[in-house]
Amino acid sequence: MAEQERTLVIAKPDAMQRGLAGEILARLERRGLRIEGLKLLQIDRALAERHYAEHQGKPFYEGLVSYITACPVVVAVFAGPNAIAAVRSTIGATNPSNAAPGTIRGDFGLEVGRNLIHASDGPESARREVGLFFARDELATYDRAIDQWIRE
Ligand code: 3AN
Repeated sequence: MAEQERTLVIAKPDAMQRGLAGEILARLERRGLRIEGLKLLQIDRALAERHYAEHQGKPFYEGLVSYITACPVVVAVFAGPNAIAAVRSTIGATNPSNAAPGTIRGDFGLEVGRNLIHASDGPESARREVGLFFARDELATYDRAIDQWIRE
């Protein structure tokens, strides 16, 4: 079996306001990924600054922080083989205008500043972001009977 990975997903405020959080979780779950952590929370400025530290100083930074702190968001940890790449391909390109139809951003988004969903972009950011949003005891690893039909 391929190596298990964990990745962090956020249904951003536009997804929440548009009632798309369930759709986003459902698409990732249907792909075969397993939910190992899930919560609703309002991201405050301090947490947004830590989460988006790599973008500090960029022209879109302030807009990004006010966007992600605008209302409560659903934050999830998804796990599975190559989960990071699987989630990235399911959500589509950063700018929804370049995202392929069939991806979440390609089906529901139009602009980069309202791109509905965040997902970790590599193993290091996944580890950092999962740790930023979840305590160890808020995550669960478990077997599902269906996994034998999803993983060889
Ligand atoms: P992704 O979310 O696909 O990993 P990143 O990490 O390059 O993309 O950017 C993080 C977030 O910053 C994006 N989700 C998007 O909301 C915002 N962003 C990135 N580039 C721009 C841009 N040129 N203009 C406005 N917002 C941007």
